[in-house]
Amino acid sequence: MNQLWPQELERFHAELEAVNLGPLWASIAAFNSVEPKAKPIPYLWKRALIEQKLEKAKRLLEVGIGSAERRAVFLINPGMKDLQPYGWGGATQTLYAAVQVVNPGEHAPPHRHTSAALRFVMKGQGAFGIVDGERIPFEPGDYLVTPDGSWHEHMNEGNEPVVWMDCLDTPFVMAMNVSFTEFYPDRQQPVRVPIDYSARRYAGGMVRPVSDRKPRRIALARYTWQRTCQALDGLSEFDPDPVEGFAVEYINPSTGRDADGRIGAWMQKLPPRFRGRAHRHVHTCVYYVHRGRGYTVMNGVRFDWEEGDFFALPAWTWHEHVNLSDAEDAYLFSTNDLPLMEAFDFERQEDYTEHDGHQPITGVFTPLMPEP
Ligand code: GTQ
Repeated sequence: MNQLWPQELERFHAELEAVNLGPLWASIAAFNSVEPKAKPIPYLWKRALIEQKLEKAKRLLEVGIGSAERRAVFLINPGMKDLQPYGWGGATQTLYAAVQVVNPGEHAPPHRHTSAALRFVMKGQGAFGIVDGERIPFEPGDYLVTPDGSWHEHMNEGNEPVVWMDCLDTPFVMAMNVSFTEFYPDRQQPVRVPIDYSARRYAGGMVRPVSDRKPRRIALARYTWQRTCQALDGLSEFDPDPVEGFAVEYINPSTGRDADGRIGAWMQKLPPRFRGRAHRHVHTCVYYVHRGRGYTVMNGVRFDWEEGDFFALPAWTWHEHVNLSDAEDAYLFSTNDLPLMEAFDFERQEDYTEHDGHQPITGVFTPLMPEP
């Protein structure tokens, strides 16, 4: 049998590449990886850094004027920089996350797109959204959904800036080449139902209006902080989950499925001194520290966090959460691509069993801080 010499083989690879063909024998190990090799890396963004850049954006741009349809600064995972200078965003390969600020009097005009979007209100009073004709108050701690194809716009009628986290599945939508956007023909959508209509329809929380037996895409547009806390307080009467602490996921009460369709969202409470056991899974997450102070160990590296920080958890990454406070609960809001993983039967998870469920710490992450 004829075997090519290594130099000949390399020349052959170059020859194939020059005509847009590839050698499977040299690529098969990369294609059929024994386990996932995520491009995104575990990473953390400090609140002070994001706030400094948003302050600058506030000075430079006015929303609703010129090209500033929205004013948000988004997270770029350094592991994916070569995939996109900043075109697609991407805290992970599927999830875009950003911090958006709307100044008093500003109005981000209505549009809709293939990307699913959700918001978690970080601070400020007086903002509203209109989602498919429903006017919705935005209060700190609220979780708000705008699934794919829903018309949405935001306005600040108060007298302080309002800041929230946006999360969209744009990197996934872009990878699938299915991104469509439409701009509403008028400056504002007509309001079709009473204010906060959907949350008021579900005031009971445990029962469903009979008409919603037929699933609604947005049964509930606003999940108030107060109701989320009640749910966590109820869970807290019992033992915490050894990995997650006390955690709830936001669901569409007419279907029991994820509130936002393709993007999952959780609120997680870690009681004082909680030290979670480690595990890993293929779905990816973006965390926002709503309250508290602690750290998360990702693949052996300790990422310290405090209120207002964000961090990204790539696929198949060992992780465990710790609340450092003796007295205060820590609250982590997070978004995930579990609905996508489940839709394709990709989801897998594994518990970390060595060292009593805790990873040895091999390094401490140094975050970028704002320039003075
Ligand atoms: O507020 O509609 O961060 O369309 C990115 C895309 C926010 C929004 C983002 C969007 C929006």
